[in-house]
Amino acid sequence: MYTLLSGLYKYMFQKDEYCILILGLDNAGKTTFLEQTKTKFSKNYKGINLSKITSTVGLNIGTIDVGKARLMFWDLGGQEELQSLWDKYYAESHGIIYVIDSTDEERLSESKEAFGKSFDTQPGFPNCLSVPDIKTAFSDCAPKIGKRDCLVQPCTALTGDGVNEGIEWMVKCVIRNIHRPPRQKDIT
Ligand SMILES: Nc1nc2c(ncn2[C@@H]2O[C@H](COP(=O)(O)OP(=O)(O)OP(=O)(O)O)[C@@H](O)[C@H]2O)c(=O)[nH]1
Ligand SMILES: [Mg+2]
Repeated sequence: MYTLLSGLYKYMFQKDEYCILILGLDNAGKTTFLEQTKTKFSKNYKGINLSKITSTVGLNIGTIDVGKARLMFWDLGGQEELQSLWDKYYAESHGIIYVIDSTDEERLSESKEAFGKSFDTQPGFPNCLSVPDIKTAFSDCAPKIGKRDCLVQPCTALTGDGVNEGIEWMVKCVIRNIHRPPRQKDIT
């Protein structure tokens, strides 16, 4: 009986919470992406003026609900001196969104290095890198990614193109990963 009631309580009042890190170089578009995601997935969230977003120092948190799953995003500052803080959050996280500015080819190798260290495409721009270009550039990191699910999702954080596809993929992956179960959270 207890199991039945606690199951019912969980069903009615709790959400499965997953923590998703948003990483990438400074100026890559992480905070803009998070704001766009919140606007798309939270009915009552009005959104802020995207052009007012300034560089993140420390941590910026945002939450969305997708069905029974609650995604808590940790958007970290990407500046070089802040990258050393990234690994403090790995142990607690269920998934990572790594943001790459596909119009900034100059910093692609710097982005790859930052990505590699962390593991011990934009439509409308004629010169942006394609998904295969980015996959090729990051191919040395494949052994570090190992068996983890990985998707390169083109998106434009300013307009929201590609945001839904990426978040829906992330939700599917964190739910099916039985090795890292969700945290139980009361619905507020
Ligand atoms: N064209 C274009 N510009 C973008 C896009 N996403 C972000 N930007 C611009 O890129 C700049 C940096 O965006 P942020 O979201 O602050 O970047 P960030 O990765 O959070 O940077 P840090 O907090 O310093 O790590 C801003 O001027 C944004 O307007 C995008 O998808 N397309
Ligand atoms: Mg930021």
